[in-house]
Amino acid sequence: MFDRYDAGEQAVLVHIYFTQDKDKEDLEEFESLVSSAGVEALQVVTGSRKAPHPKYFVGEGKAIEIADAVKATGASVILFDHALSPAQERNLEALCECRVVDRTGLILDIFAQRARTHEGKLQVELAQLRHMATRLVRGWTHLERQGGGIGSRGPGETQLETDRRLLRNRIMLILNRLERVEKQREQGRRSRAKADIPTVSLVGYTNAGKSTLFNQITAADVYAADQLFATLDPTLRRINVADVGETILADTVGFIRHLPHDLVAAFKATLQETRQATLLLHVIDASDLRIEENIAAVDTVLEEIEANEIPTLMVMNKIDMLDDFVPRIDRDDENMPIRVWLSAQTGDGIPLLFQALTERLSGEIAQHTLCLPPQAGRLRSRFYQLQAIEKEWMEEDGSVGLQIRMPIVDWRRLCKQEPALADYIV
Ligand SMILES: Nc1nc2c(ncn2[C@@H]2O[C@H](COP(=O)(O)OP(=O)(O)OP(=O)(O)O)[C@@H](O)[C@H]2O)c(=O)[nH]1
Ligand SMILES: [Mg+2]
Repeated sequence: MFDRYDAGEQAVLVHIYFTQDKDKEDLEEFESLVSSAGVEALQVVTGSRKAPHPKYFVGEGKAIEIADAVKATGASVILFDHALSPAQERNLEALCECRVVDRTGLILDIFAQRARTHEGKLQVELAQLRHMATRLVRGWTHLERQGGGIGSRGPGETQLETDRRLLRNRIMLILNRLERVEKQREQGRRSRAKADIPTVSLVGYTNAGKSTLFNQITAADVYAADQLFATLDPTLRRINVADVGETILADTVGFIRHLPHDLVAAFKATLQETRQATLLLHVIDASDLRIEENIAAVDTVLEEIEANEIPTLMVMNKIDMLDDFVPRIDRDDENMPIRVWLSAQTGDGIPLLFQALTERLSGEIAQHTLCLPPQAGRLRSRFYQLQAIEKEWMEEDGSVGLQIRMPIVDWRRLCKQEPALADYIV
C-alpha cells in the first residue's frame, strides 16, 4: 500500500539552509538517511531561504531548478529534507511531474523497512496511514498513474469517499490490534516489576552503536548494520550482572534530531520499556564531531517521552576510532560511575561496563507499599529485622499496611525466599 519508492530507486535530493552559515553536517545526515532507505542520490539541489515559501516550500526559481534536475537525471522521486504541507507536495509534483516525498515520509519509509515485530509493523503502518490521511486528495491519483491503485474505478468524489472510508476502517483495525498487543506487553512488564528484575535500556542517537553493544553484552545475534535506524523494535534479552543477578537488557530504536512530532507519539509505546527502565545506558559515538548536539537531541526526545528522570549511565563508544585511548570509568563526587569509555566493536572495556552496571544497579533502592494479611505476621518481622519499614498502619479488615524501602538486591533475595510477597504489593 505504501510502496512510494523501491529500494534501488534514484532520487534528486533537496536541502534548504535557513541560516547564513551553511551546516554541512545536516546535509550529510540527510544523505545517509537516503542511503539507509536504499535510494541512490543522483543530484543534490541546495538553496538558502529566510522562510519556507507557501506554494513550493522553495521559491519558484528553485522549484524550476528542481524540475530541470529531474529531467536531466531521469530521477523517479524527489526527496525533501523538510516537512512539506500536502499542498506544497502536490504543487511540486505537478510542476516537476515526479513524485515528492518529504522528510517525514522518508523516515516513515525507513521505519517500515526496518520494523521487525508485529507491534512495530502496526505502529509504523498507523503513522503512515495518518500521514497519508492528510494527503489523501492526491494520494490515490498518483497510485493510479502507477497502475497500482486500489480497484479500477475512476478518480472523483466517489473514489475519494471510498478511500477515506477504507483508510478510516484500517486505522480502527490497527488501533484495536495495537491495544491487544500493548495489553500483553503490559502484563510482561508488570510481572517483571513485581519481581523487581531491573531493566536496563540502551538509548542513543541513531548509529551510535547500541545494537553492536547489545550484541557484545548478550552475545546475541541482533541485526546491526551501518544504516540509520537499523533497529526499530526494542529487543529484550536476559543478562546476568554480578551481585545483581538476572537483569533485562533492552535495545531500542535510534533517536534523531528533528524527529517529526507525530512519530514521537507513534513510537511512545515502543519506548515503554525505556520509560520504565531502572537504568538507561546512553550510548554515544565518541568519535562523532557532533557529539554534543547528538547528546542534546537524545535528551530532548527522552524528555518528550517522559524518561528524563531515569538514572543514566553514559557509554562513550567507538574509542577505537580515537587516538591512543584506553577504556576507563569516569566517576562522580560520590565515586559512582557516570561514564564508561569502551569499544562495542572490539569488546575493549566491556568488563568495565559490567563493573559499572553492578555498582549502579546494586545501589538502586526498592520502594513498595504492601498490604499484609493477619496470617503474614512473620513477613512483617522480617522487614523489621531488615530495618526496611518507613511507615506502618492498620487497615479496616485487620491487615497491616507497610511502606518499605530497601536495597533492591535485598528485596529480590527476599522475593525469592518468600514467593507470596509479590501478591501483597499494592
Ligand atoms: N569503529 C567502531 N564502530 C562501531 C563501534 N560500535 C558500533 N560501530 C559501528 O557503527 C555502526 C552502527 O552500529 P549499530 O550498532 O547498528 O548502531 P545503532 O545505535 O544500533 O543504530 P540504530 O539502531 O540504527 O539507531 C555499525 O557500522 C557498527 O559496526 C565501535 O565501537 N567502533
Ligand atoms: Mg540498532
